[in-house]
Amino acid sequence: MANVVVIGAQWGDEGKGKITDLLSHSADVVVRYQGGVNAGHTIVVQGNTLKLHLIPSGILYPDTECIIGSGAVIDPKLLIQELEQVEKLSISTKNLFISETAHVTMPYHRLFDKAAEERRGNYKIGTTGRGIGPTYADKSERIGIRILDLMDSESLHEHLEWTINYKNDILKKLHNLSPLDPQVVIQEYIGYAEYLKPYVVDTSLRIYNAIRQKQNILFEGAQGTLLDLDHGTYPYVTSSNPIAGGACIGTGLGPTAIDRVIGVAKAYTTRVGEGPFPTELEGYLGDFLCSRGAEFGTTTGRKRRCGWFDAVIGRYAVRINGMDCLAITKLDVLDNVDEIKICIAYEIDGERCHDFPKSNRKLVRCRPIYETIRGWKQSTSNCRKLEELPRQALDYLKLLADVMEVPIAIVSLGANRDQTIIIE
Ligand code: 2SA
Ligand code: MG
Repeated sequence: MANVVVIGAQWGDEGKGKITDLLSHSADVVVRYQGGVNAGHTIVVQGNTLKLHLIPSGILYPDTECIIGSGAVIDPKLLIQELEQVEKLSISTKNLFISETAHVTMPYHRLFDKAAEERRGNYKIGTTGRGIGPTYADKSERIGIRILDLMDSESLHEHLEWTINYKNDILKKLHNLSPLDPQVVIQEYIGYAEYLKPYVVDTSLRIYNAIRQKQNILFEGAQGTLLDLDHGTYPYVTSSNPIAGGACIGTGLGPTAIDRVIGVAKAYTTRVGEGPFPTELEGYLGDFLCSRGAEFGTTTGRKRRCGWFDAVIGRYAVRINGMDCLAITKLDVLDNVDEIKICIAYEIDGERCHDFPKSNRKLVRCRPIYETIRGWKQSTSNCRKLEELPRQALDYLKLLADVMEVPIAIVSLGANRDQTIIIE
């Protein structure tokens, strides 16, 4: 399998959880490299639904190491809750390792996230409210708290007392919110540090040694390409780098460590939160995809906006990630649709546009140019081989691969592990 990065080719929620779970089977180590508890992966295993936010999907395999890398941000309270949820299903967490240099989400980060969203009014981003942006902002401002700071209770007192007083000033002056009590927060976080201590290591070194021993590493992206801080639909993005390149920065490995990049895309498109979405469907079809595809946020329960597959975005994701192949998920959701459309290009101010434009002002003006194919109008969820798919479904996949200019390697037809077609 070698060292593979799995990334979302759209706006997140592409079904990466299921694909990484499948690939974890042949991985020795699974690594999360960015994001925090804003992410949500739903995995169904033997009838049990597990919602993971921070712990890599590989945790379900007893011999697979799971690593939360330095590019991720950690909300210790929620991580502990997740660990307890996993252990309740008799799944061991002894193979989980947390980077000592990952940054920690603090109570003030959540307060700032919500307060900023309120202030933005019509310009709000539609964040998950989990404090992700403010945690990364503090990291850039060089006033963040890292896991290793948390582990050092002596310096933590001093460090946190200063930071909380500083934050209290801003909470009060800018947002008119009541201050946090530094001592209460410090005590709470010292408790979390005790709990998490056994999991904390130098993850960069650990992965490096695993690579030297020829182990297979699976890097698990959270969110998606269009939510990338540098290359997404800024400012309607998350504050980290979900793209494949983020795997190097978020783990402390050089680019030569990566052998292969697999992009995951839904057979249609969804987006949760604000921001432009050229192929968005309003009305009956949008609602149909939402209910048939159970398109509600794993973390916040928010209804996801739905639309047709957008190959302009797809091609952009192929380029930005250096994608080798594609996994198409939720094809079965289109089973009962009469006509299915794929956006192959945009028309902007009367001009045909093949490449993804960066300006949001342009994006909201663009009109998708569609290719339409007849629906297959029969169930595909029990198909296990490409030949078992209806002809129109094969036509749809071929069109997707052609317009994206990348081969399709996996097709997913439902949430269960076996509802999958692997294309050799
Ligand atoms: P944030 O909270 O600062 O990262 O939000 C910024 C934008 O990033 C989007 N975002 C997501 N989009 C899709 N899925 C995500 N994870 C959860 C899920 C989302 C949920 O798996 O369903 O439950 O609502 C995710 N996380 C962040 C977010 O919507 C903003 O547009
Ligand atoms: Mg998700």
